[in-house]
Amino acid sequence: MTRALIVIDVQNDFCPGGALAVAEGDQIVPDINTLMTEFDAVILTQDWHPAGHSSFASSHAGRNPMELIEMPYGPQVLWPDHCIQGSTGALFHPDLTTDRADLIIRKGFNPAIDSYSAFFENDHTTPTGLEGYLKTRGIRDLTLVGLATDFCVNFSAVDAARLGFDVTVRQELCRGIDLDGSLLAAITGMKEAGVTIV
Ligand code: VGL
Ligand code: ZN
Repeated sequence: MTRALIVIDVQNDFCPGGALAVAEGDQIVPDINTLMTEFDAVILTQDWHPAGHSSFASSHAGRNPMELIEMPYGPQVLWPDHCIQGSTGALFHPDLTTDRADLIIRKGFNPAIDSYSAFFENDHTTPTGLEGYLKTRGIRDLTLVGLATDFCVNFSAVDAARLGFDVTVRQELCRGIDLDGSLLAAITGMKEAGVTIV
């Protein structure tokens, strides 16, 4: 059986000092590098927004980061500008092993729709292509690690489980943002979707 490790958004902007820093986001890097050696396939995701992306508070007059707004596709948290295409903040953490990756999938490049999940944009219908990539390679078993537990890891894990993959999230190799209880809600939601949390 082919097992894949999916490393979600271990990028400078999600690490201490970055534009949307997740506490201790950098601390998971060494153990993720070690874990890569145990998998047949390694896939990295990279949050990759054009300047002026609709998920940025700066794109909405009078709005502040971390506020919730209603978008045509549903509720959307407004973020500080982050992971802008080609910026240093969008680069992977310098210590993350990237040579081992079979595939790097970029997401959030559509100016009008955010994309937390590695599988679908936040409209929950526009695919990124990752499902087809995994299924055509015969990969059914996924382990997810990375940033942030309650947003991109959560959405990716739930979508993967709904698509029929066998999904494990290694919680000690993730770190969360935890906005208004979002971390606990994410753990509960992932378990309900059939994700194994270890
Ligand atoms: C993420 C917020 C905005 C994440 C990405 O990687 O969890 N969160 N963009
Ligand atoms: Zn983003």
